[in-house]
Amino acid sequence: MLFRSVEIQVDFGPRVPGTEAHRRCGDYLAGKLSEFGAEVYEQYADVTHYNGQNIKLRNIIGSYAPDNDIRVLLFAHWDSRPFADEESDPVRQQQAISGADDGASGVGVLLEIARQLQQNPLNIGIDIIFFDMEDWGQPSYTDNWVSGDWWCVGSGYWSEQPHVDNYKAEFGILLDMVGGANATFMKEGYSLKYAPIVVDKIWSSALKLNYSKYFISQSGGYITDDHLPVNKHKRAPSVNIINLKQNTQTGFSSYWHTLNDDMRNIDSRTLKAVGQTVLEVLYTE
Ligand code: AHN
Ligand code: ZN
Repeated sequence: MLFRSVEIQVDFGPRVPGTEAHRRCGDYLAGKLSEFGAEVYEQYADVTHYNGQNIKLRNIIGSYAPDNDIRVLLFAHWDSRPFADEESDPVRQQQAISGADDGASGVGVLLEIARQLQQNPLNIGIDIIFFDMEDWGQPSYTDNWVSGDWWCVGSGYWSEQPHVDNYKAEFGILLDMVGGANATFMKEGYSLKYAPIVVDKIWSSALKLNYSKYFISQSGGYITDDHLPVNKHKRAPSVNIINLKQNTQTGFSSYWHTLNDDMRNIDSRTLKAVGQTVLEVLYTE
């Protein structure tokens, strides 16, 4: 089920903003949130990219109990990277990635959580946000760097202009690259800086469920990701659950930002561990 939820997104093709695959997958995701009983909002905005290209941004939001003042925010990015810049071959570097882990995994887990929320409603409000354009940062082979915030564009936009005025949540959880076999979720730097109590909550829930093989009790590096604007704008103290590696050049898994980020590297056991851990946090809240 979880595996399939990731695969369906990948089957649309790379969800690169501006493409037909992106549009169709966006419609699918908004439709699913609505089918699972969420109130759906969509946020569109025109943004100009570092290369001067104009792109339409689409954030997709599903809310449960929208009138409840006590809220938890769950988020992931749904776009996929337009280039496989961690490939060594310059031709392959120009191709868009499938983003099975980098993008689709987090969204897949959150869709399953949405389905659970419909079946077993909570007495707090939940917002699930699929942010667009997290992954269009300048490629690593760039030689003329354009200054600006090119990563996390969708979450940056929403953090400044949330779908609801003065939006605040008690806490937030970001899922990024949560589908790899033998994933290791180390306690990410900004998460510890902005939301140490939430880190404890998540890692102790994982321990309780016997998932300490995935949720490692060790701190990792600081990762610029969608939780950063959310934290900086004080929308919710937010934690990034992200697969971090100590034995690779990039600090991420070996297939990160390569053409190998496809379904072969997705393990349903990892997806399940993450989904159950997040649900444990929510249902004990
Ligand atoms: C940087 O490497 C600066 N950020 C990684 C955030 C990211 C990219 N997550 C998925 N793709
Ligand atoms: Zn990425």
